[in-house]
Amino acid sequence: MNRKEFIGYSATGAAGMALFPANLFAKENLKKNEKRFPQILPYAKKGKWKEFELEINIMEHELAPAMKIHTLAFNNMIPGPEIRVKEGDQVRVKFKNKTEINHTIHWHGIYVPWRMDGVPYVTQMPVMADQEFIYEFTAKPYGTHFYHCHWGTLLHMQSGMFGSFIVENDDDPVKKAFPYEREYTLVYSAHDVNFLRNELNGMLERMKERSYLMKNGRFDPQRFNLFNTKEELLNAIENGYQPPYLVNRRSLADLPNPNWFTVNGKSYPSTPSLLIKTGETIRVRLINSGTENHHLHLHGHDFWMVCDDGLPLPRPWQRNTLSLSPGKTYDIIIEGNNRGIWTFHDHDTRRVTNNGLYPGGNLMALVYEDLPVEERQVGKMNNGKNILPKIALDE
Ligand SMILES: [Cu+2]
Repeated sequence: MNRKEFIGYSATGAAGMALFPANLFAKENLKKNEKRFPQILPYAKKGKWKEFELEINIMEHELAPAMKIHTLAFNNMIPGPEIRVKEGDQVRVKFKNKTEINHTIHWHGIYVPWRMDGVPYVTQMPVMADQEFIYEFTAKPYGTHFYHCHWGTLLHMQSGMFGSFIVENDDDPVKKAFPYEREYTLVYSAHDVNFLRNELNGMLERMKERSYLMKNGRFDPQRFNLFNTKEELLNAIENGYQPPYLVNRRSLADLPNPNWFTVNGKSYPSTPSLLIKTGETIRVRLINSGTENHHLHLHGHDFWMVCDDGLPLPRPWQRNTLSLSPGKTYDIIIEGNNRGIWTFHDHDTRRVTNNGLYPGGNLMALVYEDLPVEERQVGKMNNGKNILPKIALDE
């Protein structure tokens, strides 16, 4: 193979990875794209309550084609289903634990009564295997929020235990300022899949042992690092007890070093596309439920930052890059004024990789649906077939 042939060969290889589907606008591809956004959780009306059901299970999840991992997932989806309510609604969530591991649910950004806050041993007992816990609260304040597990959060959150929680208001201040036609929710996360596998296995084993000992009345709280008070803990240490951070790690894994970065549970090339039309305005809700900072940058446009942690900003900010730190939500408005296909991605280029290889991670695109066919053609590339241009890559 001479140099020219080699370049031609490698370019084809990269293009296979970097291209959109041959026809992004085909009905089946548009349908697939719809499924790459959080699915709305239906509710039953029970008196004054809007009653939702969430259960947690272990499932196999595909991050990108051929890349499957075991995860924890609310209602067998990652992210968990989107809970969408009106400000002031009475919300009841029946949470059922179908795993062997403890969990809780924390309602991030919602003014819940403190006993509903989902912090184990602080506001409630953990929800153990096969148990149910009922959360009840009033939906407030307005805006983009989320929910996540608060037990073993480092592991459980990056295992997929997160979902969007949207509080709507009929008198929506954002819609008034920027009448938008469509909206999208994007939930970001980061995963160290080796840490995840080791810790999940270790934790499952430990919890099995714990339930066995409990059933047989041989459960020793100290051996499972359980103390009633801080004094009791300090006393035990004085008498030779060694806390888990000294000796009793569940696995040999180090602090996680994420090697997969997802939007709505998927890494490129499985990430969703934001569809827009010329003259259309869209609202995008950004939620960071992971452990990394994401410096999100949109090509070819500025956008308006309109809400911060759900709260409408008194003066929207125009910009093209924002820093979405862990636990934050931002709402942005994009105006369709520059027809084309534009990337929207983390400008920390470590996070547009899959297991260290570019392109991957949270790379995604803003796609104009009204892009004329002739503009989608790129001459003789790929033997003159009518294909879309490559997504803008640093090649
Ligand atoms: Cu959990």
